[in-house]
Amino acid sequence: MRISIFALAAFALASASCFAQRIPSQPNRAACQRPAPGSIVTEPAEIRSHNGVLKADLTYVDFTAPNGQEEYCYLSKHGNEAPTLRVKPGDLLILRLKNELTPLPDPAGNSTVQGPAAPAGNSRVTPMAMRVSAPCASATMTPLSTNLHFHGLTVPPTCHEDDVLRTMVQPGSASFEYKFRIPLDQPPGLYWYHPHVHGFTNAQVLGGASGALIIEGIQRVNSLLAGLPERLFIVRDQNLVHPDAQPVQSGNVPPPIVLRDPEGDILNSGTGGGKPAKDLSINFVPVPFPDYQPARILIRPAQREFWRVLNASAITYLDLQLLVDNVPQPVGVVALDGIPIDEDSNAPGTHAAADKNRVLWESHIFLPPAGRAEFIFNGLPAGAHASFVTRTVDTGPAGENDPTRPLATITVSLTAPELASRLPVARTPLPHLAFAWLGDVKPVRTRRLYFSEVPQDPKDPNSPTVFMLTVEGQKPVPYNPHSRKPNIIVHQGDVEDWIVENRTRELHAFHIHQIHFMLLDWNGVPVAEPFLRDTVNVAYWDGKSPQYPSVKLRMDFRDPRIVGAFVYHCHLLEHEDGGMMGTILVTRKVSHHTASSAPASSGRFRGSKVVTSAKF
Ligand SMILES: [Cu+2]
Repeated sequence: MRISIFALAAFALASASCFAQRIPSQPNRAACQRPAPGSIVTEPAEIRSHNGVLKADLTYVDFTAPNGQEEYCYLSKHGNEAPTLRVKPGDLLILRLKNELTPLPDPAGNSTVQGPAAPAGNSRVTPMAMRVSAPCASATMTPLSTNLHFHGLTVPPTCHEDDVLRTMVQPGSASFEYKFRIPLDQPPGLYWYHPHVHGFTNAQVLGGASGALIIEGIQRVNSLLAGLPERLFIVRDQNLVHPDAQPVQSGNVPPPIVLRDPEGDILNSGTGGGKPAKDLSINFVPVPFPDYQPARILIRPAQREFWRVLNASAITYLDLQLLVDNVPQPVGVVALDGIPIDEDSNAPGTHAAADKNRVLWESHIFLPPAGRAEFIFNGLPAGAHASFVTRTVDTGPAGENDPTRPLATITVSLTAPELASRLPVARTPLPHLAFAWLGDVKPVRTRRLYFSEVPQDPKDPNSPTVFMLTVEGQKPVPYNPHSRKPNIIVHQGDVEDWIVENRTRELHAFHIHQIHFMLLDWNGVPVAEPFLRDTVNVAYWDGKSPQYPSVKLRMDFRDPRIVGAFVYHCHLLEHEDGGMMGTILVTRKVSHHTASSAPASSGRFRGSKVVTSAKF
């Protein structure tokens, strides 16, 4: 069966809500200075586990770049930005996060102190003191609040692990400790970390707040990978460095007219060119509009390599391509979203030896925001003229403009530096998965969810957009962080099918925390992928078809580690911040259960019989 994973680009705008602005920060943030356009792409610094433990400190700072960009930066204790965390299955990860974001101005224009408030002289605790002393139970989300989400990991949604609903780390508070064990059966591959504060995630991620987390052992998936040197690329987006520049005319074709959506984002021109909504960078080397001066990748002649690519963009879709003399080259995909593409063969009782070493040779790779791909790069002969580009993605008439543009030129050189990491040659097989292959499990129920958008003022189509992700049957409302009631309740052990529809004129990318899912149908076409994803693109509606574009997903709630409350949302972060998110509660398995679709009378996060450590 032809697996249609790279055909998922397709159709479908974007918009966003504006939130409080930060003042330009003045402190010395020299350690965070980022490379200039045209720089050589270097590997992020790495922090590796030793004797089963990875212990690291991250300081979270912001700075204002000379070009006026407000940037956010994770610094290791050695001053390296956004280090890659490299762990093995079963390792203990201990990460201490110190929030050193700079204060906001008060209405009079003075900086406010964000540290603990002075005692009030009686037993009352001031709200500020509460925020600082209770990072596990904070309801306060400000542009200065932060936390971490470990995207793709099947770890508990609890404080100090992977909770984003209540965990808020405020400036001035002590280092906050994340401490959890990487599951023994977490598939080896590329995962990542980023902040997840509702309403403020977009600004922080656009500012560069993201880093990779690699689970070692991918050579255990496929013997073709043994011994290959590895390279990691993190593509991020950011606000335009030259927002007033105009697209250049090409030949006799006039540049497309720049139109904006109600949130001020540049609309999809539908031409493949024009002004992008956001600039891109590759490992922090910017490739800014309008010149798109490419970054530089140096490689050794005829060296086969293993490439891992993360789309850490807040809103930009990528459709990556490797060109030699402008001819697309195949790359051999072995994993998506951290999961091997032959994941089905790791299920218990599967005898798929013949199917081992599966590689999908593809000439382009479609990656929605948050998506990852890991692939074999075949190498290039000396003298080759090659480039790494992203092709235009049609995000829909209401989507942002993602034109075709280069990311980097690839120079083949005998003096290219040796890569720091090389996959081991030794290859012990991966353990079987704990559960039967998801594709072989009968779902206990089917739910329908849908993305929708309405103008805030129904009489004014240019008013800000309200973004929603609604369970069919419930009232469509944007996500409310103060609500105590989950949108969906499932019992641990259940497997469900979810049909996620897009009723809007722009692309959305569905993501759920804690679990991966199997893509069964894409737009009504059965695909039954033999692997799992944690983020999937949903095509946009053409405005007239009687059926909305959709994906059908098999959702896996069997793992007992995921008991608790967590979120699902659109991973275009402007949309998520704007309300395109919902909450799910996974309750501990009981012997005789009935499922609930979370009607108004169903259990609440707190006070129900539900056994959960998530204090929502
Ligand atoms: Cu969206």
